Amino acid sequence: MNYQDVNTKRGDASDGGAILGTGVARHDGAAKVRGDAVYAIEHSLPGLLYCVMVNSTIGAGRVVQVDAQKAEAMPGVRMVLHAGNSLELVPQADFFGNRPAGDSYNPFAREIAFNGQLVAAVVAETLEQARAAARAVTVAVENGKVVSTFHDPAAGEGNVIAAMSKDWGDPDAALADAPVVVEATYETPREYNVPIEPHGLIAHWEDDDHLTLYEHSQWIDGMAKYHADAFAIPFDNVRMVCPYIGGGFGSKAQVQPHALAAAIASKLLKQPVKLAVTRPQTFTAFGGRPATRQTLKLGATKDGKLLAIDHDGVNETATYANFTETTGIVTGMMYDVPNFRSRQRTVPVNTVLPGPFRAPGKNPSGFALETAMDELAIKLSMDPVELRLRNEPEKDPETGKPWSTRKLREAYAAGAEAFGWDKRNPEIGSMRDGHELIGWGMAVGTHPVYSGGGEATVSVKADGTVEVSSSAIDMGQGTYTILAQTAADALGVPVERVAVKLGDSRYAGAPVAGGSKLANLMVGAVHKTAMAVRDELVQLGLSDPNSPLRDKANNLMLSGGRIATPAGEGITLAELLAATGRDAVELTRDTLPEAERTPQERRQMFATFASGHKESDFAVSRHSFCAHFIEVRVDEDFGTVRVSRVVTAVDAGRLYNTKLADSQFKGGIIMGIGMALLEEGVTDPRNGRILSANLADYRIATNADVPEIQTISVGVPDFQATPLGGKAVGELAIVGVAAAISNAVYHATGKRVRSLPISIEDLL
Ligand code: MCN
Ligand code: MOS
Repeated sequence: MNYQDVNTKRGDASDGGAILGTGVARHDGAAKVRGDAVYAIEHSLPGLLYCVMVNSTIGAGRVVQVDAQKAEAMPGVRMVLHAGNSLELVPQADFFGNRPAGDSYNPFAREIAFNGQLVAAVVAETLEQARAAARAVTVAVENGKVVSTFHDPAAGEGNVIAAMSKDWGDPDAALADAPVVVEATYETPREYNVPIEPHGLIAHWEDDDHLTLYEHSQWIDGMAKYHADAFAIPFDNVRMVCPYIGGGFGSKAQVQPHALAAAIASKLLKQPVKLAVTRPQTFTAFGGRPATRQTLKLGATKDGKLLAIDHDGVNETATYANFTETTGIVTGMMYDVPNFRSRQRTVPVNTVLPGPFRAPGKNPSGFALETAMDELAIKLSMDPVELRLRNEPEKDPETGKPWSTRKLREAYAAGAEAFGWDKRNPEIGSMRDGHELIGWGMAVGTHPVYSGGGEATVSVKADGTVEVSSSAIDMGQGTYTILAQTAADALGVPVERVAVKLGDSRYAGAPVAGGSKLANLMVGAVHKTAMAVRDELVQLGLSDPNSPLRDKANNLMLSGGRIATPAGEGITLAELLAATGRDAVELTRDTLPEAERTPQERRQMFATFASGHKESDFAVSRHSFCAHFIEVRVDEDFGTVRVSRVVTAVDAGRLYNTKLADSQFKGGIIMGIGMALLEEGVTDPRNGRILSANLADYRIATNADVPEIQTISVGVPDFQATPLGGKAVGELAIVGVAAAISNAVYHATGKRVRSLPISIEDLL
């Protein structure tokens, strides 16, 4: 079979009308590039005030007193907020079920849990005034003992996370008897979420119980609900607006203390308040991926059949709430293994609560497992692809369910062929180009397909154009575009005539743009709604007394913006609406589990992660897969590593937009390069301060670090996974990249680096 590069199928009319699945260019692209796109804090409101945070400069302890006198006397200053004068809110559980203790909650710290915590905020008439006054606030503190990382012995053993404990067979006995055993410990550092649009918001109370938030959000319904409940006002009284978002990667799905601070300031001052998180503050206003340490034991036969896996993982968390980076999540479902155990702990240290960061759990889990598999291949003198093929499971080992689809064999074949893997000389250090040692490594990645519901409004307007609206969001991944494609196909109109409106809680409900599930869920909802609109148009054409098509046929077709009889006699949609005296044909439909619900109840459903759907409803195990083949060049004298070639074959089911999916895969791979070679959050052990709190010291991959990347799709439409056959895309391709790079570095140098990022020191 011949597979196609993902990004070769351009969107044009040559596809017999089917526009979903082609590479239509980004709907929002021109607006973003021209600067026409208005981001959250660029909204202008009359009477806007500016809020600047005052953060703790110690890593642990207690606030004794906030002295605001001097700041309050400065020009333009309207208020200095702190725990002593802030509003008390109703405590809300976060995404992970952490609920602040006590009857009330206030976003300003009394107890200091980490360096950079929100202690006070200054509100003034200009940004400059607020900044100057923030520097004049003095905070008297009592120092506590700082435990800055889980490497500090004082951090202790932490807490066992029961949900990550999985067992089958007898791994201890199997490991004791296994002819070949690999045991190693892998570490990943703290990684910070640094989307190009830093966090920030404008909070505006129109009156005492109506709050509007102009804030980037990966989950409008979830975040609006949090605000409503925290301020004890009805859900519908909170409006969130964010038509454009400059990336989020997991960091924009939850309400953070700074957002509550701005909302409190606006409520007290009865004016809109803007708060922009500075780039250094993005390292403490919310958490990124926590540091992890994982010990893996693999036992195998001499011909490479896995007998046992034992996986012990631990991650850093905060002292005041828990975040689990689920390091065992990939290990149990990747290979056919009869004896298995995974365990996990989280160790509280003085850090901001870590949070989701592209492929949480999956990514570090994949790094450890896929590096360990390479170590096993070396020990067995076996090709790493061959080792994986020998352990390819026919069904999900963890749940016993059959795969909806798992095209990993196809991914190995297509990736290896495009890369030229058969030309690899397995001998370490045997491939070179002058001073450069060349290494070829591979690894696999996976991501689950999560369930949920969506809702959309689809409207055919009097002029024959179509409008789709939903409170779903587009932070760059392509939601605008794929929803326009979906409606265009269902209604038979050119994609240019579909307008999509997103990012406003006034529109229909939507699930979180997280867990790589928004595309499948929203494409499903828009398809369902648009098909219902199509039925209504056909009904109108066939039976409305004023329809020019009445009595002309027993069925009508929609295509090219027209509605016509099978014989081809037809009119435009605009003409149909005009003749039948309609302004529009508009419907709203959802894909929640069937039940009678009020609009309020419906919205509540979208504020929960799975919106009433359950994984147990599925008889199949649903995952996306990918196989990475990567070349590195290591300078023999300097120890510098360059990634020089990447080929990734993906199985993400049906792709809705080849150009955008290609971009998603490349984005994940680029972040994987950063993870392998660059990204590392460094803290000062004396006070828990983040030393790398800027984009110069916290290095992410830039153009110069990124080679040509080829992505190949081997997926097939998977209608057991999702209604329109797609699987997870957004986070898939980051998983496994760091392992493939580390494996390639081993192939080049014979040095096994088990702790990321791989540095020059590791290789000299
Ligand atoms: N897509 C497709 N075919 C499919 C599924 C998806 O063509 N079968 C394409 C579409 O263009 C779709 C995109 O991939 O818009 C992502 O779809 P999906 O996998 O459903 O992911 P979400 O829409 O839920 O987006 C969130 C996901 C996550 S969880 C992170 S983290 C991440 C990611 O997307 N953050 C991103 N990709 C990102 N891309 C950008 N530019 N910015 C971020 O912050
Ligand atoms: Mo993505 S980390 O699930 O927002």
